[in-house]
Amino acid sequence: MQHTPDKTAVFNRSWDAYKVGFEGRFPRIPTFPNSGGLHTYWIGNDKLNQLTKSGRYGAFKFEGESLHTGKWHEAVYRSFVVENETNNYLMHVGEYLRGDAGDALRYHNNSMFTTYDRDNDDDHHSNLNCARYTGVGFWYKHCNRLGLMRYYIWHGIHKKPLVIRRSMMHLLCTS
Ligand SMILES: [Ca+2]
Repeated sequence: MQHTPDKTAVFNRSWDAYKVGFEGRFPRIPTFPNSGGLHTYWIGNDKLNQLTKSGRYGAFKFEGESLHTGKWHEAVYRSFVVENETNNYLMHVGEYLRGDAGDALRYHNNSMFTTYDRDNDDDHHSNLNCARYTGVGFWYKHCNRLGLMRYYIWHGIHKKPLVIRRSMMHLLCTS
């Protein structure tokens, strides 16, 4: 028997899956020939809460590879804090320090986490669940700004959005 995962399957996970974390591989997406086989990993929101509240990690870095140029772009922030599950993993990002990807995370600052089975986004008037809309769990304010994984779009680079083939997020030690 063969199972061909839906193109959104890798990050289209439940609240409980994002809570504990997961690993997977991207299926190949016909319109994006280089998309297959990429390793994917989510550390888990509970662990993110524990790590970010410890104060050991003073900075946060996002890196995204442009689908069109293959070039990596980055954005570095002074701080990144994820609250606990009771607060729906409310996320706070600090000052934008440097990078060439732009300050796209600012838009989602102070947002709670949303998955297809938990709608905590701020997009009330359209009554959308942003994770259902995009196929990716994330801290969303509104659904028209997509998440930061896979070929989703990191807004904020010059006038043109950066379409991402793959991305990484890091907590940086300051001590
Ligand atoms: Ca909503």
